[in-house]
Amino acid sequence: MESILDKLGAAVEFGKVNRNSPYPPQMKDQDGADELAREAIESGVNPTSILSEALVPAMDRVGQKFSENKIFVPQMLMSAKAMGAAMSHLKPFFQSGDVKTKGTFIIGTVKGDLHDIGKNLVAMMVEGGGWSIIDLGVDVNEDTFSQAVADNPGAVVGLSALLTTTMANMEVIVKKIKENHPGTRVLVGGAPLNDDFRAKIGADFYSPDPRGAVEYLKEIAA
Ligand code: B1M
Repeated sequence: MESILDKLGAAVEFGKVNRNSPYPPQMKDQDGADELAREAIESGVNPTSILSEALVPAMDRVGQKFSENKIFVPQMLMSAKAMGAAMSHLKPFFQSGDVKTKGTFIIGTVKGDLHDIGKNLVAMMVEGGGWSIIDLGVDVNEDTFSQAVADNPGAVVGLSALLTTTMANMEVIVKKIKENHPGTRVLVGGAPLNDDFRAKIGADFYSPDPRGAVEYLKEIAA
């Protein structure tokens, strides 16, 4: 029998946001990511498993199909919407935890890049780790990041990039922050990055996932 996580993964993969959503037509009158994520939580499935066993693999399948020209941007967008609907049920679990006393974490997706799902997950989990979050959103340029650090002295900055083409903008942002606010720690992440790139652009830490970001921040707050 299809498990709740299988059904949730399929809802995200095919972009079924909720039961009332008319898209995709072949899933008419079926529960969507909204109802299925709520049901999974209510039936006691661990939020981390929901994320790692259903939602993230579903987005990977979406990316794979996009690479193979089997789906196009509108379908990817519907999957992102379905993912967002599911994540809204997980948010309270990741955000609860310590009081927000460890410091301020400024996060954004770099200039030219509109992908925000990974960035939002990192923000949620870091908040759950006891940090105050300033989320600058997507397509954020070097001046906005630099101004946010000026307004929040001592804050740690997190930069996310999902496109190989926007990785270059990440470098510009790191340089500007380091020039204007020496000593500011900058953490970078996103699917096309690696630690060599981190070193090349002069950022302080690379994490492939939100957990690594939380651990790094825990270390520097200690
Ligand atoms: Co886009 N897209 N997209 N897309 N999209 C990718 C990234 C792509 C790999 C798909 C593919 O070709 N297989 C490809 C990039 C190729 C490349 O650069 N090498 C791509 C492309 C090409 C594009 C467009 C150019 C398509 C077009 O218009 N022709 C366009 C660009 C728009 C722009 O940004 N200017 C575009 C648009 C879109 C949508 C808007 C439709 C939508 C985004 C909606 C949204 O974010 N609100 C979208 C989506 C959904 C994807 C895929 C399918 C899924 C991304 C995602 O959310 N993954 C993606 C393929 C894929 O990733 N498999 C793809 C789930 C998320 C949890 O993972 O974001 O990787 P991720 O985050 C991870 C880690 O990377 C890490 O933690 C997260 C959790 O593990 N992480 C950090 C991320 N940030 C971090 C920061 C940290 C630490 C860790 O510290 C600060």
